[in-house]
Amino acid sequence: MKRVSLTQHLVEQQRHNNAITAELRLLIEVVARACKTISHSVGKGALGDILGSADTENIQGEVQKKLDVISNEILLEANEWGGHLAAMASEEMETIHPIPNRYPMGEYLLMFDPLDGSSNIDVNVSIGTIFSVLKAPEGMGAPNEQAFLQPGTQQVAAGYAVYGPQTMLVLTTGKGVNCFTLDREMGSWVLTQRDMRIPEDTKEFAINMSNKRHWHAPVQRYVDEMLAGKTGPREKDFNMRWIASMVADVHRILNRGGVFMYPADMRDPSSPGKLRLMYEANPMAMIVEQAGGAATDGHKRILEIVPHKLHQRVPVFLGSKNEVERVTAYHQA
Ligand code: AHM
Ligand code: MG
Repeated sequence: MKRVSLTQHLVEQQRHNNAITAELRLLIEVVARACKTISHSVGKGALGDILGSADTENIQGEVQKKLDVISNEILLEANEWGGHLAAMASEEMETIHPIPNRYPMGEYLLMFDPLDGSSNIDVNVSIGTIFSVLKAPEGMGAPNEQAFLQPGTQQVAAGYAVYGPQTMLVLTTGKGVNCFTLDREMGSWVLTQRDMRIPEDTKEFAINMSNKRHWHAPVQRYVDEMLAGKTGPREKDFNMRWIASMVADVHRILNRGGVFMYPADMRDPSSPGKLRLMYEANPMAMIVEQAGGAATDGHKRILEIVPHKLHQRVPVFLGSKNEVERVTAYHQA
């Protein structure tokens, strides 16, 4: 089989479909390079002094792991100097990170969750990096938080790297979803899956069941019906998987279908769930929709939500289309 590298794939996209600009191609390549560096650190584990807590808290009040901080630094440093970005924002930083004056300013905005699935770092379970790219608004001047507050439909690229038994990069620029595997010896990303498609139906769901007693009625009903199995209203048995790394759960769903849920619950009526809209839900929703799946907050497409703050949280239902439509319909009933 002829090997197609990430660079070749992006150059071809730029050349044939005019799907991406040269600047966006460069940006994606730099993000991919940073993910390679993070993958290298992840792979070292205890030998690289990257495990454990950093003794700091992020803006969400969560204790940061060393690897959260390291990954954030790697992404900032890699992307600062290329001239393709106006600013960055991250799960690990309270406010936006404008490109320093010593570098030229580009036209894109980059958002990321540098290390997703932090609870899995110290136990050698798959974790990842999620990213989303927007265009800076025309005539924006000095970048500010407002510039980032665009609905997910405006994303020009989204992707994630999953650091598992293999390191993979899943990418969309709005023309389908492709997957690249890191060739660790050569240090290059090789195209290994073209045009990934999520089956419309599934017999597998992913949710943190320990929160069941807190769920709202539509989620209770939906999951109860699946648990009832063959003799219940769904007339089939369902299997459950929960890795607790969104990247790994979404990666499974992209490969064999399934429905992933992180709903709001009754513990805190003011909180719309755990996951963040801008750098977790939006990029995953774009990838899932581009692969033929669906992604809602229980009521509407995640991609159509107009954000009002950078670290906004959102309920998430995504994956196989028919299941996401069903659980969304239960919210309207
Ligand atoms: P993180 O960005 O701090 O790692 O949190 C997000 C993660 C998701 O990857 C995952 O789906 C979820 O949190 C797991 O939550 P729980 O601990 O309830 O299982
Ligand atoms: Mg996360």
